[in-house]
Amino acid sequence: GSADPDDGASCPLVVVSNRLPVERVRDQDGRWHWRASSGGLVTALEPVVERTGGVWIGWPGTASDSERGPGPGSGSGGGDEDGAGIPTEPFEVAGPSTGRPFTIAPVPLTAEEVERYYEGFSNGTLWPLYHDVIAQPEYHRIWWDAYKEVNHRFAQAAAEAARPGSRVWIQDYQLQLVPRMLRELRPDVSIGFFNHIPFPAPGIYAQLPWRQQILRGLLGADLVGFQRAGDARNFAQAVRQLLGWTVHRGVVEVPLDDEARTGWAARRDTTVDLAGQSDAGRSAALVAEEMPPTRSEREEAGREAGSGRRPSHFGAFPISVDFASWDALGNDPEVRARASQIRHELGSPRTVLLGVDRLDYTKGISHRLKAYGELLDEHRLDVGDTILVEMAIPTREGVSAYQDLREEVEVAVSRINGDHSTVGRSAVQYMHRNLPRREVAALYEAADVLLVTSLRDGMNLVAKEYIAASVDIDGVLILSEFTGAADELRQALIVNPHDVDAIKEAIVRATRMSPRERARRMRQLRRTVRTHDVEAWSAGFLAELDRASASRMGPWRRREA
Ligand code: GDG
Repeated sequence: GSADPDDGASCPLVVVSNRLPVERVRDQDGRWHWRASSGGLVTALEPVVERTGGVWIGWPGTASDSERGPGPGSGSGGGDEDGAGIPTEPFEVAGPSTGRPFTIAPVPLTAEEVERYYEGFSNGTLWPLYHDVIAQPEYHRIWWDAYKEVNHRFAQAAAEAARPGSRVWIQDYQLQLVPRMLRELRPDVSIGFFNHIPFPAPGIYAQLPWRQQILRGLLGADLVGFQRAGDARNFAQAVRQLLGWTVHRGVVEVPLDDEARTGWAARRDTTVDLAGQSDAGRSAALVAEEMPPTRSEREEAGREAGSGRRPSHFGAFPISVDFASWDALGNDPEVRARASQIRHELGSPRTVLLGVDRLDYTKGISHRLKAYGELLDEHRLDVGDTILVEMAIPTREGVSAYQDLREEVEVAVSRINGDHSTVGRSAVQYMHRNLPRREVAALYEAADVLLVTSLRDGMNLVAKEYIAASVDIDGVLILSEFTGAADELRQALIVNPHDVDAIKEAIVRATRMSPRERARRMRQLRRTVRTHDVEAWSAGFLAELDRASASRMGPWRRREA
């Protein structure tokens, strides 16, 4: 018989992401403990992992050979610790939603791996390449070697954590080889992958010296998800052009003989020993006979199947935010009081413009500053009644392009302030630091206009959070057409951020927009984000993953016959 595709739904969900959903923090007494981190992905997936008693696999964020570690006497974890005092074995934590325990499986990285796999290949090669080469990608073979090595470590951790027939959901560009590596180690599990950043046009993607390996890596998944339909189209074209494989209506036909020939784990010893698992586990592994772990078995299976192909599905699954929690922050009396206090401290201007981004060259911060500076120069805006609050969140400070960008932005801010600030009144209020979530919500509440001017952005959650927190249905969103969010948020003022005049016009229009028009647009935007929140996103992806892996296990063959 074949595996029941519905098994996955009740099975523990395994999430694999570069960073764990918890971070190590030191309390006042100097003791270390784990604290849930607050990112969008964590909010989205933690409840599912918790509900299913699942596993989250990721890097704890500190190099395993670092000396700045917490040392002995740390609060939780138990078991072995590495040089930085971080547990190297999986351990259980009580889930924040229901208290139900789930497992944290830390993947250690050395300082050299952080430099080559994370800062190097992930953030110095893939990030700029996938964002349309806004910055120059660097191609270094030692970075690629580290990327393969680290991806394999994540794949092995996932192979060990997954129960028979589990669903494993791999996140983002740092881990694109994991689906294929895991497929070889555990042909029985269903494998999903979600790409949080854009997928570039084939002409740009083709630069990558390891372009075929990455595509093969992704195509180990039963389902590969992208933010926008355009990203999915780019991916399909890359597969056709660079691998020459058949792509038809959201399905790539992966030839099994290619999988056998180009296997990552040609060595049998890298497969996971299922002997310790239940009978159900062993049979689940044997059921997946289209992809047994050795070459001859694969070829035999391919002949048997007649088709010799395995389906890998792909499509667009635009991510969203936890609408209810941002809406609640927007209604929270403390947050609202803080928002009025912020406006007061800014000198009670008529218009507060706001930018909130990681200090990243993809976010178009300089373009926004240029537009704002020109409007002040031309006296179309006045510091007497307008202020721009620019929150730049520190990020990737070890990467030189980010150090250069910080210089550029800070020079631009001081020029504008030098030219236009008066005693007690700044043109730009600039901050380079991390804020608590509630303070971010208070800023959203305090702002009249949010400026999102990314040159490329997979989705942009800040735009959706601003909408969800705008309970007074009063704010205006200016949104770059090069964000994933622009596909859905049509009632925003959509701009091409390369067109400085267009940003200027949008700012002027926003500051003059009637309360009626503001309300009409915001009401519609809120409806969009409310009905498509992050819960809908993860549920939609996982439902599609179940269908995709069910088609691999059975109907695919029938469809071929
Ligand atoms: C990548 C893709 C895609 C910001 N400042 C603070 C803070 N934040 C939070 C925001 C928001 C998140 O960070 C930023 O998310 P974005 O989506 O805007 O951008 P990326 O970080 O580039 O995310 C992007 C996303 O993945 C998800 O798929 O949308 O396109 O590039 O949640 O609120 N949070 C706190 N303090 C801050 O100072 N606590």
